[in-house]
Amino acid sequence: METRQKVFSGLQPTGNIHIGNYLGALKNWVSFQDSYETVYCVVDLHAITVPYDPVEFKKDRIAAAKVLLAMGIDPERSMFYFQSQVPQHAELSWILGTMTPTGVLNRMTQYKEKADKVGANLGLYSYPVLMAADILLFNADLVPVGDDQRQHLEMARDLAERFNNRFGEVFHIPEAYIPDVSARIMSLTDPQVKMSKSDANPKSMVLVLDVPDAINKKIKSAVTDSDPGVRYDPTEKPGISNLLEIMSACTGVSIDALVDEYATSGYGVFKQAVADVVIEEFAPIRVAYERLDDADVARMMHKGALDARIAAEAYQAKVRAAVGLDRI
Ligand code: ATP
Ligand code: LTN
Repeated sequence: METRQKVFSGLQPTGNIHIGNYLGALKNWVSFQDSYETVYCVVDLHAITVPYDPVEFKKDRIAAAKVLLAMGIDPERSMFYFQSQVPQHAELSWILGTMTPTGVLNRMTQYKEKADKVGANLGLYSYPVLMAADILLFNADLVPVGDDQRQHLEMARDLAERFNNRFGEVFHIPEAYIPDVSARIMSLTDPQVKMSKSDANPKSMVLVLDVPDAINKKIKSAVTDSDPGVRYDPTEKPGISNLLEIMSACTGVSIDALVDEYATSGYGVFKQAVADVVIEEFAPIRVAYERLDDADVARMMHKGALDARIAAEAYQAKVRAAVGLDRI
């Protein structure tokens, strides 16, 4: 029997799921369901490594699950659950932590950036180890993520190799799947920096659940340059290049073909076309989101966690046996 390759990925339930998350990773999560065995996780343990309000967090967790379901994550075809409800993630993270040199963690750029902003803590420091555990727990082959996760993926591969060298072949070596276009969608208000959920300026990001009027306004007021030609040049024209990437990733039309079409049309016409495409892309997601009931979603996630615990336990038993922690 042919066994399908396995895909794993995670999303932090930190509110504000934006077009960067969507085009960098989540759109691929949905399409991978057709040809891979897929495991998707709302990584709530990762999200609590930065300051948060528990009451808001509970709502954000369900909202994140709802957005993913509305996008087309199908619990009949994917394993889908909250990370905290499958304790094997944390257990494997501890084991992997014992073989992670602190020198490697000290080089993680995302840790340094976040620690500068919100203060360092042990969870934030070991965040990439828990991420490696997520991926290795299910022996994933492919991990769809945006460009900002490249370094974390390298570390997961490195840990898998270290483990296998020391304890025997237990883990697959996972590959990152990072799209060619739209792996790093930039802020609409400052196209030199990555679009990020934590940006205080709401105009910097289009949210998946934004109403059409908000999408229109945000894209039309996106910061561009004063030279009116539409061409792809991320250094000289980062704002326009970002909009070209967004349009290309939404439509599947190549950037070259879009440049041919809009080269001389002027920024007003081009921005309107981008806004129309994004509105069309997100409209069905918003409709599907509104139809989902929180209590039904909570039940679905509970069932997902039960299945995931059984699957994870089968893998984790092999890890325990390999390191000498067999249940006796
Ligand atoms: P953010 O930076 O917006 O706070 P994040 O990377 O911290 O998001 P997640 O919500 O877990 O946290 O990210 C979900 C996915 O979205 C990841 O695969 C990440 O690489 C991807 N992603 C995040 N921002 C962008 C972006 N600006 N462009 C493309 N992909 C992105
Ligand atoms: N660190 C990731 C979220 C994440 C993840 C994972 C992604 C946690 N565990 C496992 C892929 C696979 C981020 O996007 N910020």
